[in-house]
Amino acid sequence: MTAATLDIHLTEDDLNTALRSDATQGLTATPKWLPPKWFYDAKGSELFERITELPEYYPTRTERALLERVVDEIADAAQAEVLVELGAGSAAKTRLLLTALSARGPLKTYVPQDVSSAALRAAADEVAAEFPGLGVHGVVSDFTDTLDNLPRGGRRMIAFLGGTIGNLVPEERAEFLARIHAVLEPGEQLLLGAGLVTDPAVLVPAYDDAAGVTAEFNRNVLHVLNARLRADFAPEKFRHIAVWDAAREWIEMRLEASEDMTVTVADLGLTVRFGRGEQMRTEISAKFRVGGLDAELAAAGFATGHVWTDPDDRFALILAGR
Ligand code: AVJ
Repeated sequence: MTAATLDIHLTEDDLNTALRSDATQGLTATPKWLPPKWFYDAKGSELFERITELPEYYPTRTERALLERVVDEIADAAQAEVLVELGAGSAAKTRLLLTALSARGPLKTYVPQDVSSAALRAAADEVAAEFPGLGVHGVVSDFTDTLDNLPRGGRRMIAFLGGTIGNLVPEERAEFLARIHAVLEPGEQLLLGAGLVTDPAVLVPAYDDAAGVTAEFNRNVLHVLNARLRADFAPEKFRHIAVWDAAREWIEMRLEASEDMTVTVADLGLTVRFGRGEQMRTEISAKFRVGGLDAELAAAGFATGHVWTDPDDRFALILAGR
């Protein structure tokens, strides 16, 4: 058996530098905020996997069912030799794509990228064992700044699934899509999975489940700061909040201080005060309209490709060509 190889473009040092910079900026801002990528240490990745199995969290199973339905069409259209998957995580949906691409085309290599080396190593090894003959080449990086490190040679399809594009604000999305467009060669494709605007009565519980798993996931970012930056957050004193921002069409997750607190972040030499009721933003998860996504892709230079949606119009897969 050929083992998967793993390229580390993001070392523990790089991660710490980025975390220090993000935490300094976010914790000294008004209002305070933290970027969602810091949810995903080993524990956070595991909590996210649990979220995907919750009855309220429809995106993963909706996208999966949609992908099952249309994966052969995607494979026929893409004819990819290399599948690059941004934010691969546990690579749960990847098997569908890999099976279809290798049955209906010239697939040679799978390149999963993720910020979490723990999740990625396990996923890459499993895929390598399941698909003998497929080259598996993992890349540990931040999806927003490592497009330049992607392998060349062989027609590529870049898959960015799960709706993670929604973690970016519109300006960040424009930049990110333009950069993907810039690294693609003519004939190569982007496969984008995006959550669609739907009923807030469906959306909000997906981010505020009855079992409290999302709350634990949200508070995990505080455990990450405690462990990595020697902070002394008391995570249980922060309440999980999920709100639908109807104007900007995104879910916003926040942590609300349940009392006045002073938090020390030893590694940053920083003291941070929280007032009772103060809210800190930890994630946005934007939802889209198909027309809006098309426009954003066109603005980044992509040719309009195929769009597939589930029967309830809650999720879209879009294949856009260079
Ligand atoms: C992994 C970014 C797609 O926004 O739905 C799940 C993360 N946050 N529950 C999402 C998440 C709260 C998820 N993404």
